[in-house]
Amino acid sequence: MMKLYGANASPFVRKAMAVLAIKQLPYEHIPSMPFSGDQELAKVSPLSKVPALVDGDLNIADSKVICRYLESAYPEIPVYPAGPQQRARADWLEEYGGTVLAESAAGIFFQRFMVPNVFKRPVDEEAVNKIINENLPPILDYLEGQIPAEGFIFGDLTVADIALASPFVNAGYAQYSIDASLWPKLSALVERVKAHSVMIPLLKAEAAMFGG
Ligand SMILES: N[C@@H](CCC(=O)N[C@@H](CS)C(=O)NCC(=O)O)C(=O)O
Repeated sequence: MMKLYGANASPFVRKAMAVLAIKQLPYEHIPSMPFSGDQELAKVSPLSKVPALVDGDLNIADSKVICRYLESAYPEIPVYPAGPQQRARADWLEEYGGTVLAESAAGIFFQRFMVPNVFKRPVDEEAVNKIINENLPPILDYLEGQIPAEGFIFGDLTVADIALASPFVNAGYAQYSIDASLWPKLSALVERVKAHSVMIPLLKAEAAMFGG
C-alpha cells in the first residue's frame, strides 16, 4: 500500500491527501513533523519537507510531483483538467498557490501557530500585519480575476482549487479570513472547497489539533 508522510495540517500534505481521496486510493498515513529532526522523514524526503510518498519502489517528495505522479499512475478519476491549455493553467495556479500564496497566507499560520508552539519564540505580529496589509492584497487581487463566480475553476474540483484554498485553511487556524467584501469570488471558492465532500473528513481530522 502507498505511504504518505507528513503532518496533515500542512497545506501541501492536505493537497496530496485530497488528491488521494478524490482518486479513492488507499494509503497509509505516516505522521511526520517537519522541523523536528525526524530521521524516518529524512530517509524519504531529502529536504526533510512534507509531504513524501512511497509507492512500491518509487519514493518522491514535493506535493506537485506527488499529485502529478498520482494523476499519471492512477488516471481513472482525474484531478487536473483535460486539454493542454487548461492543464497548463491549472499547473500555474497550483504553482502560484504553493509558492507566493502559501508563503503569505500560510505564513500567517506559521507566525501565529508554529513560531510559539514549535519554535517556542514570541509571535512577530509586525510580520503578520505586513503579510495581511502589504503582501496579501495584490495576491488576492490577482486571484480574484482568475476565479469564476460559481463552481470550481475548471468545473469539477481540481488540484488548482485545492492548492489555492489550502493555505487559507491554515490562515483560518490563525484567525485570518479573506474579506469577502473585497475578494468575494476567492472567498466563496475557499468556502466551496472546504465544503466539498472529499475535504470535510480531512478538515475534521486536522481541526482536532486546533481545538475544532
Ligand atoms: N514545494 C513543497 C513545499 C513543502 C513544504 O515546504 N512543506 C513544509 C511544511 S508546510 C515543510 O515541510 N517545511 C519544513 C522545512 O522547510 O524544513 C511541496 O509542494 O511539497
